[in-house]
Amino acid sequence: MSEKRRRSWAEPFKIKMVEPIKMTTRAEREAAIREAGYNTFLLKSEDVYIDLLTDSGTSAMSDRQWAGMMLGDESYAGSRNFYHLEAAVREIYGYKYVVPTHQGRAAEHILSQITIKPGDVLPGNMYFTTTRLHQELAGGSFVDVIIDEAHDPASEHPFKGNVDLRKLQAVIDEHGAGKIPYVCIATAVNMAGGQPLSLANLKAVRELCNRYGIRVIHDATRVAENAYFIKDREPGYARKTIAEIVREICDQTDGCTMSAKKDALVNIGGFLALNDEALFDAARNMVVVYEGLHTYGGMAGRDMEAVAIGLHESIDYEHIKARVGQVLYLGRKVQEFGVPIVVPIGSHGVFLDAKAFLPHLDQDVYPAQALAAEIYLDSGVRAMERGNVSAGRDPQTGRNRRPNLELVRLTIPRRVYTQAHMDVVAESVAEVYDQRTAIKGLKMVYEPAQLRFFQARFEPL
Ligand code: P70
Repeated sequence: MSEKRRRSWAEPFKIKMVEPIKMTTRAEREAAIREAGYNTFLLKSEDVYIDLLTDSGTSAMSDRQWAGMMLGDESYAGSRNFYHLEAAVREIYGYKYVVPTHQGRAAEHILSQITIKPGDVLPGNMYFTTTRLHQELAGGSFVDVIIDEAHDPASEHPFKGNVDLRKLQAVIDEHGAGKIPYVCIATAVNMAGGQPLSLANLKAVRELCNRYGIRVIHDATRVAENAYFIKDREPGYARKTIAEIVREICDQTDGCTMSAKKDALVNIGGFLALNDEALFDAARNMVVVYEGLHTYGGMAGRDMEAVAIGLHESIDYEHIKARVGQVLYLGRKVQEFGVPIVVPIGSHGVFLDAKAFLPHLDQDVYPAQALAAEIYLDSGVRAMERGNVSAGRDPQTGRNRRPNLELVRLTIPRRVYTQAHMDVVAESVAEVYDQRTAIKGLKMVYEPAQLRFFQARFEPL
C-alpha cells in the first residue's frame, strides 16, 4: 500500500469492556435541554449520546491502572501508593516535593493561599477559570501575557500558547518583581484551544524571570500533549522522546499544579509539586486543613496508584500520537464541511468559532452557549461553552468580559470513543451549520456569583 493511503495513526489498544450509551429522540432532547436551562453542564449524562463536555476525569483507564486500584493501601498515613505517586512525579517531571490533592483546583487553591498577598499580580499565558478565581480569592489579579495570535481563532501560529515577552516585561516594569509571586505557565493552553507553547519561548520566560528572581509555576495538566506538538513542530526536537521533552519543560519551572484527570488518565486526582522546601512546608501545612493528610490529600490509596501508573502511560509516544491524532481527525472532518474552527487544531478538542459560525448574534446573547445547545438538540452530542459565559464579569466594572474567543469546545475523552463516533459528531456539527441562520441567542435568567458557566440558566430569545 502506498504511504499516501496509509492512515497516520490507530489506537494502540483494544477494547475489553464496553459501556452502552443511550440514543434519544429529538422530542426527548428538547425537553432535556429546556429542563437544563440551555446549559449543557446541567444535562443528565443519561440524556447524552456522545459526551464531549470535557476530557477531565472521563478517560478510560487501562487494565494496568485497574489492577493498580486493587493494590490500594488505604492506610490513613504513609500509604505505599503515595510513595509510588511521589516517585512517578520525581521521575517523570523531576520536581522534588509532592503534595497530593483531590484535583487540580485544590492544588491551585493551596498554591494561591501560600504565595499571593492582596495587591499582587499574576501574569499568565491566558486565564483558566479556576486558576484565575483562586488567584483573585487570595487577593491577586491575573494579567494576560500570551501572544496576540492566541486571541485570534484564525491565526495559524504553531505555538499560540507562547508568552509575549514584551508584555511580561511591561508587567514587571509596571508593578515590580516584588508584586509578582509567580508567573503561571500552562502547557497546551486550554482556553486558547489546546495550543502549545514552545520550549524556546519557555526558556526565554525562565531567563527573564531569573533576572528578577520571579518563580515560574507550570500548569502541567496537559504537558504530554504539549510535548507531542513540540516533537512534531519545534526545530531540534523530532528525535527526542516525549519523556525527554516533558522533563525539559518541567526543568524550566519551579513547580506545578496538576489536574491528573487529563493527561494522567484517571477519573479523579491531582497534586501540587514544588522544588522549594520552604514553600513545600507551607503547602503541606495547608493540605491537612483543606484536603487530608499530606500522604493522601483528597485521594484514596487506590486513586494515587492509578495516577502513578497513568503518569507513565501519558508519556508513551504511541498513546499520545493516537490521542492527538483522534482530535486532528475530528478537526479536519469538521473543516471539510466548511465549519469555522480554531486553527491549528489543538490537543484535547476541536473548538468551534461561534462568532464566525453565528455572525448575526451579539456576544451578549451568548452565541457559543446557544450553539452548544443547538448541537445537543441535533444529535445528543454534548459540548461546552468557552466564551462570554465562561469569561464571567470584570470585578471592577461588573460588565461581561466579552472575550475575543467565543468558542464551543468538542472535547475528546482519552481512549473512550471510536472514529465512527467522531464521524457522527462532525456530521451533526455540519447539519447545525447548514441551519445556522435560524439559530437565536439566549438570555441569562440565573447567574451564580462564582464560575457562573457551571450552573447558569438561560431562556431562548
Ligand atoms: C476542563 C477541566 C480543568 C483544569 C484545566 C487546567 C488547564 C486546571 C484545571 C482544574 C474541568 C473544568 C474546570 C473548570 C471549568 C470547566 C471545566 N479543566 N488547569 O474541562 O482542574 O478540574 O481537576 O480541578 O484544564 O477543561 P480540576
